[in-house]
Amino acid sequence: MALALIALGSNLQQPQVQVSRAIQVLAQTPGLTLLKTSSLYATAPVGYDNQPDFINAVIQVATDIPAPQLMQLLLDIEQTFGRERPFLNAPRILDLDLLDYDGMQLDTELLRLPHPRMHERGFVVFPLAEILPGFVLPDGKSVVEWVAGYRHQDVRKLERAQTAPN
Ligand code: PH2
Ligand code: MG
Ligand code: MG
Repeated sequence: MALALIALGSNLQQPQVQVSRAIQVLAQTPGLTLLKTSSLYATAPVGYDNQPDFINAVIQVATDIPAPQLMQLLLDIEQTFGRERPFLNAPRILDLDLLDYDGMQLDTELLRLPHPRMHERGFVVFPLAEILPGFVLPDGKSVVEWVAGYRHQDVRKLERAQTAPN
């Protein structure tokens, strides 16, 4: 069994509902066992600014699916949610990124592990710190150290009452 970290993001068509449903779909997928689920976070867009705020979350799963097949499975789930890719960093119904897979290092066209930009992104680092505060990022710093440097970023944790699907 491997331990994998998956980041979820949405900023179209009721993003809270999309992310909550995606977590349910992943929890019900054969070969995946959901171990930890962060709160949902409302986050300002990073990279391409002229788009709605996002809902982001991070989960940890145990899996016997190899990393490339797991990435393909995530892309397939994005498709079933209606994901379109008109341009880089475009608004999306659902984005599922594989952040880490048992610490594996991989550099292929489909997948780079660990995710090369994860520690630069408050929308990943905050939810990750909530579920795995001791996790060490690709640059060798713990996720909690990064959170301390990201207090200025616009990342708001939603209360559980706000995060129920529908
Ligand atoms: N994803 C991106 C680029 N920018 N910004 C926020 N707040 N949340 C995201 O999930 C996100 C982003 C590329 O996938
Ligand atoms: Mg992404
Ligand atoms: Mg992606």
